[in-house]
Amino acid sequence: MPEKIQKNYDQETIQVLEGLDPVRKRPGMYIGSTDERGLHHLVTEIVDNAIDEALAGFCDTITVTILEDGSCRVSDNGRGIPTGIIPKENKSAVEVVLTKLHAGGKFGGGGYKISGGLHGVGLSVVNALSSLLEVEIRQNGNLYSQTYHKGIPQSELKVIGKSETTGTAVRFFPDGEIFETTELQFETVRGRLKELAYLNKGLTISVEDKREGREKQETFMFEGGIFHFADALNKNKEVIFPKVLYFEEKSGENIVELAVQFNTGYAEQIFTFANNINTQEGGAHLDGFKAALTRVINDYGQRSKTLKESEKLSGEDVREGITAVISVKLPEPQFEGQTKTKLGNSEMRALVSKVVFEKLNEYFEENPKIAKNLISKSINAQQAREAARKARETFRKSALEHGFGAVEKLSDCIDKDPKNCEIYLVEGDSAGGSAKKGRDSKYQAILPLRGKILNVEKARLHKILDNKEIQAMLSVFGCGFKEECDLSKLRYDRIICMTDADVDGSHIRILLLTFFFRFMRPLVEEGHVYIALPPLYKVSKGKEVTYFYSDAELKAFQETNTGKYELQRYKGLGEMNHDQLYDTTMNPETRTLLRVSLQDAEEADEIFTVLMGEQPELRRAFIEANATMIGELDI
Ligand code: TTJ
Repeated sequence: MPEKIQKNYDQETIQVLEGLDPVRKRPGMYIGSTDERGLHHLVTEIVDNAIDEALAGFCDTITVTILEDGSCRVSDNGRGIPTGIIPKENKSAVEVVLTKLHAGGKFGGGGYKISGGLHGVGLSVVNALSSLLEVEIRQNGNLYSQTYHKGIPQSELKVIGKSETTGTAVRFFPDGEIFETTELQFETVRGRLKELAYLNKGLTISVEDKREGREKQETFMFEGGIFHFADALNKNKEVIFPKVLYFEEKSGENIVELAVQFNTGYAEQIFTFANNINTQEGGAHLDGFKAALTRVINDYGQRSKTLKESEKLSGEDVREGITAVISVKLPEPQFEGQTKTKLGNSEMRALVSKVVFEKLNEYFEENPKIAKNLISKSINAQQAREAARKARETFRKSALEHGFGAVEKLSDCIDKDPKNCEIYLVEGDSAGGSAKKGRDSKYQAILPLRGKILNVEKARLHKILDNKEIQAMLSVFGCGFKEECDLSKLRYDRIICMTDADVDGSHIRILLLTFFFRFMRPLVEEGHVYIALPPLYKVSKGKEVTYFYSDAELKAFQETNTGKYELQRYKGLGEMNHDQLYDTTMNPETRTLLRVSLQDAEEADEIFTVLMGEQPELRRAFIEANATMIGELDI
């Protein structure tokens, strides 16, 4: 029992300090960054440990609580981290995993360890980066407890009570000396936990926010696991199969789970996971899936004579409108690629491929009508692809012949040197009119955009190229698109999205970002895309006018203010006259611009296409919450 061991804690302390010092010196090396992303990695790391216990079959409930004081507590009903003494170390096993770098997993009896990428950094890293961490273990009829400060144990592991049950609970305070912010976002934590509940069928995961004024509680449990994931992704979509296809296969220690559905849309959404880690770069499991899908559909097409002998469908053709979730679990995953999110285990290719081939063949044989429907959908996709190629060709030719002069709505600037020029994309004709009047025509060009921008995620290429707003932007920017995007031809150094400061404005902005991200990614990568920040309020005190750009700014003003004033809330850009619009949102001396960085675009895109596309209420909530989060501040 640990309490019997006599230890000199001063000595211990020194050792531990040495051990975890590099983590506090270079936190980024261990958790990627010390921003909000890095902060949330701490939660993920702790939760992953509880998930490992669930995967081993010893735990069925995990609870995550953000407490009133901003700390985070994660608990499970597993066996509890071992409390026995490790003779060599003369310390409890818990203390070893919490203080030794890379000591994690040492005590795991097999199972599916999470490793690679930014996960699996080890508990000691979380401990080192927490100003306070408390661990409680219920085991052997006892309740054990130990506390750490910045990774340094404040005492040995002690029995502090009795317990009939077993489990582990860890509570930690992210260290304000390390992190830019220590405020956990409920939505971020919730999102990851919901995903984990989908990926581990039958596992109950609860999440609760106890912070004052934002109390929330949710519990996730999906009996059918990723079946429900794929189903949710197709919510509000017209689907091809009456029900999501779900297959599971075990082979030795490997588990493959697949959930597949098709909708009548054009996007391809395939999510792949290995040991619960989102393998964004794909890998062996994804390759196996794609190869088998193409083969099984072509084979069936030939056999049933739905396809002519000369007809062959490509992978892209057969995947149009697909929604699939592929989840594999394996004892020793290898993560490769730039972000370590590509599964390297080549045996998974054959295994996934076999499951897809066998099960889909069986399904097609039993449901010939559905199979034929799918094939004719793929033939349509093939034809549309051909049409898009032609549309693109035509567009290129006409752009060469007419140039950007063909865009009537454009009010171009006088200066023609791109590095001096900027273009405002303005929502609506009335705001466009004010912007034209108010601008500095020497270097500011205005392009008013009418109505909703086409969602490029939901339309085929030839449709996209048919859209007037998109044509206008392509012509005016001059840099070409997709593979041919060439920034040396860009006519404006700064492309500025100026939309209303409301939900619709944010929506239009995300649609624009999605378009840039999909069609002109270098534009985003090189930081040419900006978001204009119009004011939300105007306060007039006699002749003196002040603008406020957020509720917080207004509140701060109201708290110091005493005299009489008139308050106007702007609902849209159109409410400002041209002088006001210039002063508040376009004059480089006084305006605030947000520069969009790739990470943001990626995030916006991912959330937009993946989670938001099919769930309008979530989309709305996200846009409202993130309206200003989509860029980094840049004046
Ligand atoms: C390892 O193998 C022997 C029995 O205990 C296993 C173990 O480590 N189980 C374990 C760890 N269950 N739960 C955890 C855990 C739970 C939480 C909430 C947080 C952490 C860091 C670990």
